[in-house]
Amino acid sequence: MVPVRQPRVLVLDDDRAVVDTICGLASLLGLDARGETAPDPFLKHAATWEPDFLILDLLMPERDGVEIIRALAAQGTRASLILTSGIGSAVLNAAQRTAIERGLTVGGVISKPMTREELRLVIESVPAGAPDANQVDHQRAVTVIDLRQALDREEIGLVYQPQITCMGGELAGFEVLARWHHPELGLIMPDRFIPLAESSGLIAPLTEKIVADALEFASERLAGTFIGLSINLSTLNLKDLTFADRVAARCGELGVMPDHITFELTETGAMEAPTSTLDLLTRLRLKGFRLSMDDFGTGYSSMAQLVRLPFTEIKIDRSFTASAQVSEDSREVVRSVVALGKGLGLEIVAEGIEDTRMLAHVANLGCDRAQGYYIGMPMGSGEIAGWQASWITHGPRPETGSMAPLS
Ligand code: G
Ligand code: G
Ligand code: MN
Repeated sequence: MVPVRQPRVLVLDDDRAVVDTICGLASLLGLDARGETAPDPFLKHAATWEPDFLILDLLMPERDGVEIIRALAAQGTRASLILTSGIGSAVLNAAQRTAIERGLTVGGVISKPMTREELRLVIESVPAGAPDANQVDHQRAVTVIDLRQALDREEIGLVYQPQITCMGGELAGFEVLARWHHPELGLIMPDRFIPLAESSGLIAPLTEKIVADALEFASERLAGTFIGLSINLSTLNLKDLTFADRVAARCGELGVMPDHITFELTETGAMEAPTSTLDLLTRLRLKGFRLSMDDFGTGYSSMAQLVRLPFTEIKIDRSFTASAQVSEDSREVVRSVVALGKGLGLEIVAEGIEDTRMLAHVANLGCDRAQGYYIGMPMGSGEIAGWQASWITHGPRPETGSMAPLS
């Protein structure tokens, strides 16, 4: 028999007094309670101590709640999250969606200051998430052996997140995102296995599989439409000089038009790229593929670099779209990126759209297309028809001008 362990709760709040109060309440409920006031020690503590519950303040000065939740998912936490509010519902919704999309359990939301009774109700209603000693170790790190096996057993699949035109609100494309369904470890997100693939040399076969599946999807579902498909690449993929030829040949076989396919590279990745990478990007462009600079604004590129590289699109990082509503500086960044992009003949995509106001905002600032949880979550191919029907009925159509032609 495994002895019953006292349930553990770990609290994160930037205010030490709040941490102490919540820990005090939790102790009164018979929980083993600990707390942290900064994200990094909190994440470390969450990874090593195996708490059953995490009580999270989403408004931290150093990192926003969504980032913290992504990090918790990336380290494979099994604890149930309890979010403390006192914050806007947009942040809360986004945090909740991020958590759910990443397979985390959100047990509840408690407004601050909380009472012992409120905490008790939430704790009692939530199944504690930590693995018991008889179960598989869900928190163990995934290894190269797992990843190789995943490729052999075809455990890695794709989800599709829609993009719409800002002007007409119509479906313009999908971004393909990889998901690993491990038979014992459950859903594993790309931030946990892409870096592993990159460091182990498995990024080439992994990308091969992702691109093959994505092109098949394009051929079966998007033929005869103006709907594009965006595929993320790692910089390492660009070391393979035959990549462009092979993808082009496959498109030929499947009848997919290369200009319906966009390859996304992160800004930092593209900028660190040596001259051979520039060659490869240029060759992809010459074959008719489109190229997107992902997470724009987070790297340290100079604008001149953007002119040097053959991109067709800029994806403005979600940190700017998120703060554009509240910060004039961020609005100015978005405006400048739009002006720069337009000047260079590039399309501008705003990512991380989490509510209708954000969508109206980026449309007004001149972005061409938008993507984010508010428009549609990353979904399986079987869910697309249902999403499309509900978007046509309920999706907003910000009146900002005439319909934008999709190129
Ligand atoms: O899918 P998520 O929802 O978790 O994506 C997290 C990060 O992983 C993003 O930065 C995304 O660009 C990256 N990513 C997702 N799918 C792929 C993929 O198929 N290939 C590469 N190289 N990166 C991916
Ligand atoms: O880095 P890249 O842009 O490829 O990453 C896409 C990532 O953004 C995926 O992890 C996806 O799940 C996430 N994502 C998509 N829409 C939203 C959103 O509206 N808000 C937030 N916070 N993340 C989002
Ligand atoms: Mn991307």
